Amino acid sequence: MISGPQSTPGVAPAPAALLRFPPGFLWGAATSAFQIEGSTSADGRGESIWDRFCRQPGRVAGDGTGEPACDHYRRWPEDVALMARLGLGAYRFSVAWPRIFPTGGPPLNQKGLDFYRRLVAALREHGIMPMITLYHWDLPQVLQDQGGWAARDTALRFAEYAALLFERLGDEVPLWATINEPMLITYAGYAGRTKAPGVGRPRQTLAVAHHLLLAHGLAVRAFRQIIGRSASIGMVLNLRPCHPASRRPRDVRAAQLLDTLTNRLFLEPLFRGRYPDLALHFFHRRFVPLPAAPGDMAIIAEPADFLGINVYVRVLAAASNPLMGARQVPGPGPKTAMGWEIYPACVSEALALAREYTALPLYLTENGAAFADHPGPDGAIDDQERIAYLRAHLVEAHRAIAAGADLRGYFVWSLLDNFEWEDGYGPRFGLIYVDYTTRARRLKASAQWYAEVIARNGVPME
Ligand code: GCO
Repeated sequence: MISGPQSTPGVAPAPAALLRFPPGFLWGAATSAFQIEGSTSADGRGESIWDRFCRQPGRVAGDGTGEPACDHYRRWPEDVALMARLGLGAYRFSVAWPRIFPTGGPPLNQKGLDFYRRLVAALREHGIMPMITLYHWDLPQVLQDQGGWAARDTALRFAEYAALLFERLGDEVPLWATINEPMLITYAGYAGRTKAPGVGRPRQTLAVAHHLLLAHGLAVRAFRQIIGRSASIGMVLNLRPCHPASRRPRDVRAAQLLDTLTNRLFLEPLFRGRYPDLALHFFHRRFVPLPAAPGDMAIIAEPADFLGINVYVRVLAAASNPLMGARQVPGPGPKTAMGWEIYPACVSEALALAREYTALPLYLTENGAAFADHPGPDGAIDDQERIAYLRAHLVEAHRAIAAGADLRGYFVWSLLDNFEWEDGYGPRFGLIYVDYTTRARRLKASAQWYAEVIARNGVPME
């Protein structure tokens, strides 16, 4: 519903038309532990696969590491105060598994848990709903040394870690996300080498995907035993609508294949308890094993409470060599500082894709963009490109709600400029600028804009 400006002669024009969101819509921002915390060896934290990966020459742009990142582990009170200043309804952050279980399993590192207890308490004191992501890529290195996500036991260790957090924080945290983006973990971290642990073994693809899904299902079952339904839990998938690069049948088939391998390979097990036939056929022909045990698919499909969707882009697919079957080609639209095509309809298309599989409540758990933000002569950071990006993607979110999507909330990626994985500290996604020499924080224009969106529960459409 849009409430328009009522202009009266001689009176200052009313504020721009407002695209209102449903009452109670949750406005948030997101981060992850390794990308913002720093203090990677403080208070008993164990080594993660990203600590090891960053130390390998050439893996990360500018030889960036997780130290000190945004120094959030020490500056968290200031960051919570900034969240309150923006009026955030929720804050999505991840718990670093290596802070809780430095070697992957018990004994508990109490100092690590205490950090998150203090953070959760402060968020609640400020009326900010905590949303915890249990796993945002920082696997304890000890578990990777034992096979990582290619090993079934890691799924069992994850359930043990999740259960500990449910027992210790369950009463304070209403929203729990299990695994952040199993697709990227699988293809970039194990089949490929661009993200930690950088294995580069395509034959591990299905085992990794399966064990991540199994870990999710085991955590949901533990959640039901420990917390029941007094809080909510769900998976977080990065969905990318796949379009054919041309009308040629082989490009249409390539788009269908890419959609199956990156979107439906995860949606189908979660919500239908099976893998897509096209995916099983693709991997079987390439001798990629699927180590599923009896009962696994029922565990994976254990009913959750919501689906989190990270969405940034659509992808254009073209036919490729027989081994890969599909390749991505650049889209024609304007680009972000990372060369990602700006295609706002990816939001409504990703939500429609999710709705093919589930009627569960949906959260946009990440959406945002990197731009070449820098302070102007007056020190202000006037990131109008980010405001335009957020507005356009929120219009699509609103369109999806109007079409029937049970969309409950939206989290900007990211609260802070932070460590962008293999791209290091170059790309800036934050609503808040971080000076990487002093770690000083500075609100960008988009932060002020987003604060107005939150205050009015709607998007100004000027
Ligand atoms: C992801 C991760 C985030 C990224 C963000 C920008 O989606 O890759 O969840 O950690 O930093 O998406 O790439």
